[in-house]
Amino acid sequence: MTKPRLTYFDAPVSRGEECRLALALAGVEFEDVRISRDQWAELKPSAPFGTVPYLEVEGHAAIGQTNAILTLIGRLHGLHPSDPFEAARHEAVMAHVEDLRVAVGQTLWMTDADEKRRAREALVADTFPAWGGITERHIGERGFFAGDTAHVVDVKLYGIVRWFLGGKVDHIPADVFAAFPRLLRVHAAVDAHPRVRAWQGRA
Ligand SMILES: N[C@@H](CCC(=O)N[C@@H](CS)C(=O)NCC(=O)O)C(=O)O
Repeated sequence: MTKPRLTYFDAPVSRGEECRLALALAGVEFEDVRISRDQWAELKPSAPFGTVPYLEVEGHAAIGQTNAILTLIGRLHGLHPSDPFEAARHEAVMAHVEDLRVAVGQTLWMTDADEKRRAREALVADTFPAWGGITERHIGERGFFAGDTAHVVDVKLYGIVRWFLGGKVDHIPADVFAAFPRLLRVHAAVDAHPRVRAWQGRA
């Protein structure tokens, strides 16, 4: 059996890094295929949804859409609830994370600097507080999203917080999530997980 292959751009960010982290958290050895923009132009027509990341597992059709990849990894490796209703609760929060990513993503390619600033200031004033308040209501009182062990939803929440924490995105303050202690707690718990540390510290 060959190792699963995950294809994404050559950067430790966004949806691709979420899938890598989920595989690392699961302890799965995988082929980490990192492509350039030029390689992507060639691969795009054959990607399941014309997007990255996608996951290839021997004997199965390639799987696209990040949350589908994450829930599959979670189901196969004990990082997603077996109860269908609890699983749906986790999946809803994962979709909620994608909503924020898409909202911010719409500003990424704006070429007019003023338009970009205004759009991001509006997100900071309205979208982030509303998003964070809703997220906070769904996170439990201890440890990770749902108690003392990590699930793929934790990786999803970690990824979105990590995107903004260092103030890396212009016009979005580094403390944009400061009012959401449960969300920050989940981020810290994932960040401290030994398998996440090992993945991020690998040579
Ligand atoms: N809904 C998709 C969105 C995937 C997506 O937009 N991926 C970006 C990279 S984060 C991409 O493929 N960009 C290149 C392109 O669209 O050609 C998912 O969740 O996987």
